[in-house]
Amino acid sequence: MGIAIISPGRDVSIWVENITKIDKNIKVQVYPNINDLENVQAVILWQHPHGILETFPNLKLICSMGAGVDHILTDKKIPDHLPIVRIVDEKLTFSMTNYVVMGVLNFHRQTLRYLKDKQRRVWDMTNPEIPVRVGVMGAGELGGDIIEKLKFMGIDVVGLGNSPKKVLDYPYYDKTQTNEFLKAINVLVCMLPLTRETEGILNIDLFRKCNKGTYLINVARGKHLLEEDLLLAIEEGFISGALLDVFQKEPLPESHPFWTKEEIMITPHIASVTNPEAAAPQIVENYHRINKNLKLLNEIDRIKGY
Ligand code: OXD
Repeated sequence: MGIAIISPGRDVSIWVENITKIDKNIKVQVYPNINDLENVQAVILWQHPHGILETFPNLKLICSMGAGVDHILTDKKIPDHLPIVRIVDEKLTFSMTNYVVMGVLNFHRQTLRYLKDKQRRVWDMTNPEIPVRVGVMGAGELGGDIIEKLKFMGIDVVGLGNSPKKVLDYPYYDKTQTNEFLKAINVLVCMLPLTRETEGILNIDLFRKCNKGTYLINVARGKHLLEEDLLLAIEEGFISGALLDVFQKEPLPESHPFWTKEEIMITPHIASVTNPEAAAPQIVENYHRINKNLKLLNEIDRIKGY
């Protein structure tokens, strides 16, 4: 029995190598060369062709290749009984936190301003720091780490989420208090899972509730943000700039206005990239657990969508 990796257009040889290094008895097949359909008990997915899972008669487990599972849940043909697991890994968390800290500090210490000053040979010592109060929407595994690290650095930070899982040592707002949350901050970090409820949440109505000059960091999913609305919010002054790692359409089309918008810094969905070496052990562990009917690691709630 074995695993199939379905991630069209990606070289996944390093995944195969790492899985078979841990357990050489697992046969790993890679899409589109999956010939032995009966032999597939688990699949590892990233942007798979929808409907394909119906072709595996013995499938028991679905693994996301990353932290997010929205790319799986949009496939309406996934049988209800199949559990879905995601990757939770220290290195993913480390990279995500560092990326957001970079964004917060770029705003706080005005990196763009000094880059421009250098180009124009300007020596301007006025107001070198913008005081920041960061708000993290989505205070789960990754968001929680960002909050802890920012707090450790002495940066004011608050969280917004559905349900605090532990006793928190930072101000926490639940989603019914979104307006108060937005009024309390001037850096907005989106770490939400993408669900029906959160799609398009970063829109002009929300931006108009922000303090003027708020800085936006989106490292969650492109579909959280209505991109035209961000441009409008910048024009209206509610948002002063943004650091974006994810977009409605990826790669970002060459004609997209974000490429030339000075206030928007973009990166190509690299904030936190899954490391196959770190991810393979939890996938193999889950593969064995499902065959022994044991509780899975990092299983998501199909109803909640994360
Ligand atoms: C992920 C991602 O979900 O890379 O891991 O976006």
